[in-house]
Amino acid sequence: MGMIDSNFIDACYGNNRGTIPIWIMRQAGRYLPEYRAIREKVSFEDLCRSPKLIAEVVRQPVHRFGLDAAILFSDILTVLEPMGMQVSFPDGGPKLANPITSPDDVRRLQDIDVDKSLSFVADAYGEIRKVLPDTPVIGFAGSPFTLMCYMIQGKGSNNFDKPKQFLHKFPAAAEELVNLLQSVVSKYLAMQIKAGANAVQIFDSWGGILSKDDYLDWSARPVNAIFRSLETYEVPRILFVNNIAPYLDILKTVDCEAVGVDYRTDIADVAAALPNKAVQGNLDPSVLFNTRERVVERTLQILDSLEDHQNLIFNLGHGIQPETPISNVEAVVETVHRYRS
Ligand code: 1CP
Repeated sequence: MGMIDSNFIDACYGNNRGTIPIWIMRQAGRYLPEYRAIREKVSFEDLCRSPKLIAEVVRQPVHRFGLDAAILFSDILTVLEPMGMQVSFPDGGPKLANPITSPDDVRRLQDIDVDKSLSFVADAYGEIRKVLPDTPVIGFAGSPFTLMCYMIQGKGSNNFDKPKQFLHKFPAAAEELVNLLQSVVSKYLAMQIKAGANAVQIFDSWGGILSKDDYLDWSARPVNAIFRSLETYEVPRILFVNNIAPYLDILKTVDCEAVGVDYRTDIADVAAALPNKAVQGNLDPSVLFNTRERVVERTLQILDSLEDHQNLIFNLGHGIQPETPISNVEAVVETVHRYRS
């Protein structure tokens, strides 16, 4: 379980002496023509439930670019459907038909048997291993707070005002909800590890909108409980926080091997503040729309800013965008892989 020789795994533990590893947030997706070709025939919802097709879209970017890690193809919201949320992706983005607006809505949610209701995810790991026998595969889930954001807001948002208000209007119901999500996400990530995930990442995409006190209570605390429940599996645990800078002192107390750094934050500051953790990031995905020369320059700027490269996993500072020129992705991968050789 979780045993695979790789620079990516070594870097998570801070002892990679080989080539610097790179993977790309949202690496399977619409910027790839081979992904679009599959999506012409199958909806995103159906794709997420088809283990063989999942394996194919997971494989595509790894083989095209020579990436050092694969990531499960799914969505952070997939886990919410069996809990009783109606989730769809009408124009690419998520839409929840029955958002949570009251404490009563929290009470009607189901705790779930992940083996039963998400068996297609476990099956996907079997199919991924067949097409990528030697590549580490990252399992993932959303943080409880980030999941709450979509459950309460009902869709994407810039400020998620409704979930932030819910925490303060209905603190008891919010606590009930966060505890339920903590339990479900723990079980879900354990299932992914048992099915073949070699590392796990929690996406805290929206924790970064919270005040520090609320971040500690509503995001760091449940995330830490989830990570601690996974300790015995001995796979690296990665926490991505979109807007990590305000919370560095809190993150010292979170049990994980690596932190994902957003593009706004100086990655060298994070490495200095968290000397016992690996860092993952953090090229601004928008830079990939610039010239090749500028892309290489900005990639080198990140690499040169760090003293220690044994604990670096190169990545973007958030998800790659649909119209991204593929040649610039190649330029980043080439620059990272050549840096130490
Ligand atoms: O290779 C991969 O990384 C693809 C697997 C993957 C992952 C890791 C998908 C497929 N989604 C995610 C995580 C995810 N989903 C996050 C965390 C990362 C982040 O911060 O971007 C979040 C917030 C979501 C929710 C979601 N689902 C969004 C963002 C909405 C918003 O608020 O801005 C979107 C656009 C989706 C749909 C989705 N998920 C994945 C894909 C490829 C798509 C687009 C569907 C399509 O048209 O094919």
